[in-house]
Amino acid sequence: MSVTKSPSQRRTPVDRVSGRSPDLPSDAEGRAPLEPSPRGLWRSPIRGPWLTSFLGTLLVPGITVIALTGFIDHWAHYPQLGGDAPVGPGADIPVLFHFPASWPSWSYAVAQGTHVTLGLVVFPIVLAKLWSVMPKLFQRPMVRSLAGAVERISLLGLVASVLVEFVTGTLDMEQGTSFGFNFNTVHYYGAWIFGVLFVLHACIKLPVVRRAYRERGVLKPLMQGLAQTKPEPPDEGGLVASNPAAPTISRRGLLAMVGGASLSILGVQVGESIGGPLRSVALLAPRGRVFGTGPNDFPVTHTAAWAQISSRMTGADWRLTVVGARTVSFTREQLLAMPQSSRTLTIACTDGWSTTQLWTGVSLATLARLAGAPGGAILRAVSVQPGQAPQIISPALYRDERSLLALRVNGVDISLDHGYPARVIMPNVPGNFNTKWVHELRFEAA
Ligand SMILES: Nc1nc2c(c(=O)[nH]1)N[C@H]1C(S)=C(S)[C@@H](COP(=O)(O)O)O[C@H]1N2
Ligand SMILES: [Mo]
Repeated sequence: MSVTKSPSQRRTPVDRVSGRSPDLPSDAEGRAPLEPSPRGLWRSPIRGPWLTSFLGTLLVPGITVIALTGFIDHWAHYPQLGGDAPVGPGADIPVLFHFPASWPSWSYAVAQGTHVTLGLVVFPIVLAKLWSVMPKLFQRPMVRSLAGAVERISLLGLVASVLVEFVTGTLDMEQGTSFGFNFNTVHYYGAWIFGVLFVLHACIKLPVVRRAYRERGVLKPLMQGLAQTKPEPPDEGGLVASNPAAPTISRRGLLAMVGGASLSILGVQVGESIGGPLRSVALLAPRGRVFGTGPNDFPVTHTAAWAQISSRMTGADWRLTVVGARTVSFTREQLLAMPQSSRTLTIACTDGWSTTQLWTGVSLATLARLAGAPGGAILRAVSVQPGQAPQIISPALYRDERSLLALRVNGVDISLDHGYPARVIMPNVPGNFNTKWVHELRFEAA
């Protein structure tokens, strides 16, 4: 007696005419899944809901941390949007966001370094994720329903915004804010657009992810070497190739490749943020390449020559003027004769590098008291640098005991490139707030 197998019991039945498996899942309205056109364009046997889900799952924690540290970094710069302090339209906005005074002075540097480093490190995963859904770009017809059209547009936005964030972020590390547009505006709004679309996308795809993990196991496909690498069963989303080629790499091979790329980026990037010997392999750090000598041997963003600082501005005639309820003026010797405090503080430049040194000078709080700073006054730190707008510093920040007008670093006078005769240095602020070549501190009612 012969038993006829029903189509669903056979392994891969193929309809002779359409070349399509008759038991392919169909959508809610009973239509066949979308397929890339021309058929057979995308034939990798490892594409499918599991691979895409797994890559997406890896991205969720990474992107969450990048977003949180990015927003912290942004708020540390200025709470409103509108330009990079100290120059530009944001120049008259004081820092309103503070890390709590109880937090170590390198907290901002950690947030910023994490943002920049992780932002680069996840990129290979982003690319692999895009590769895994590539056939979708070629599906014809492009849309079949209004909901489909909305989904497509949101996916386009998702991909476009992640690329914008990556490209602007990387360029900013390389060349500061010298774009034809305002980096902060684009990167910040790009982040919101990407963030919202990312959360939406994750929610919409959650059922697909859960199903893929339920059917395939979360980690089980990683146990399979090349020989056991088989295509996933046909899926509604059309990720699985309808005529898969023989595998040339296993799924875990692909993930190892992506992980290797991420680790390589980590290796050549992390030195920029944490400094030390690793900085010499920080290939992505063209800035912060100018160093001093001896105890002043740490990165300089803008040299004295670049800022057009002449010896006349910083020579024997230099005085520090402090303006509050009264105006007081000091020579450098007088400042050195005042009680000095020494603090280990980190400069974390927006370009992505940071450096921690031992700074010595007069605390800003002491200078505020000496000049009789009115309660709640904001501080404007004025540099001798031509054309440099004063840096605005909020009361909470200049009253922090750790905030200094530094005269010395690591036991010697600060070098001209690091801000001689005196510079501001504060805990947990973006590097550009630490005004160099200061000659005036004005405590003014806000
Ligand atoms: N007057 C003045 N101060 C300045 C700058 C500047 O261009 N002019 N650059 C700022 C930036 S962007 C950073 S990151 C720090 C770097 O300090 P460093 O050069 O001593 O490392 O100084 C800040 N202070
Ligand atoms: Mo900077």
